[in-house]
Amino acid sequence: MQTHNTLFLGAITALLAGVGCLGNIGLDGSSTTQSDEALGGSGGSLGAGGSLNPGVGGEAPPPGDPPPDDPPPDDPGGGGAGGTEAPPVDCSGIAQHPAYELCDQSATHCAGVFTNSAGCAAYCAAAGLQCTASYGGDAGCQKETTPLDCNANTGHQSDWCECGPSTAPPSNCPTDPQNPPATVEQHYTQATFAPRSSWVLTCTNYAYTAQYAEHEACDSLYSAGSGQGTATFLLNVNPGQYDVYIEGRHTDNRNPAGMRVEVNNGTLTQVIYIMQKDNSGQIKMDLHGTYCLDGQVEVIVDSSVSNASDSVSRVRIQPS
Ligand SMILES: [Ca+2]
Repeated sequence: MQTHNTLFLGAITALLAGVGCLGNIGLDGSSTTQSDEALGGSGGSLGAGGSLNPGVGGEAPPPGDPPPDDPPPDDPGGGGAGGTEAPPVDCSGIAQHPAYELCDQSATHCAGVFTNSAGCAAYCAAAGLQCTASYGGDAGCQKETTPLDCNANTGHQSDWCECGPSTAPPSNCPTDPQNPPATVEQHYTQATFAPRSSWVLTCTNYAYTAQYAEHEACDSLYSAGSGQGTATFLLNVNPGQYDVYIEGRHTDNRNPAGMRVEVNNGTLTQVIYIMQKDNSGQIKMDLHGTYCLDGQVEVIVDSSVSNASDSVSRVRIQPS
């Protein structure tokens, strides 16, 4: 399967991943450790990172069109001479995650080790990919020989994961012709927050966990403290195959370990850590995963696992 073309595209992907890493390091140097929300949309309290994101607060739009939240759908990658129709995979989301090691990559796959118990589905989702194989593994890019189930919750701190584009048949999920799959969404104002006092809900147009008193003025039900709490969304879907997205605001002050998000539907439980720590200041839709769903879907943004700040503005479940 390996061709010169594949290797060439892999090199391009590696180059892109390297560029992403460099950018991250440079900008981390100016991050603040005090503010949960350095760039609050309406609070007016600019943290040390404020000058990195002119225009995000809505005062002065950047020149030209703002960058899209999502990567462009078509990336020519190999300069147009590629022999494959699919664009090369981009492993940079894995490479940039502090708890994920990227150990091997090509135009069609990313592979490596997670070190935070996240599981391979979460590891691969960081690059917008799905787990294609899993083995025991350990930090330092150590791959063991024991095959594991991609979707099993092994509870291991580290496993080896191999990831690729979704090659699943369009859907082998049961559907109901009378009630076909359809998109459902829930806004954060419809979620249940526990404890309410850990969450800031009325200071801007999304919810976030916080620790410091600076948010009390604009949310009287928030009180400075642990920064630990959960937000639970309950949605109902017709049977089918769906992509589950969590929307939140990415800033440099977000949880460096990623936001823990659990999706429950019947016997299905999937836990993913979504990385919101970047200096974009943008509201972004992050893919949790692609699942067969039917009926009530519970989505839990679990910010109770650390006092770091996570954010959520919306949950969207759309047919895939
Ligand atoms: Ca938290």
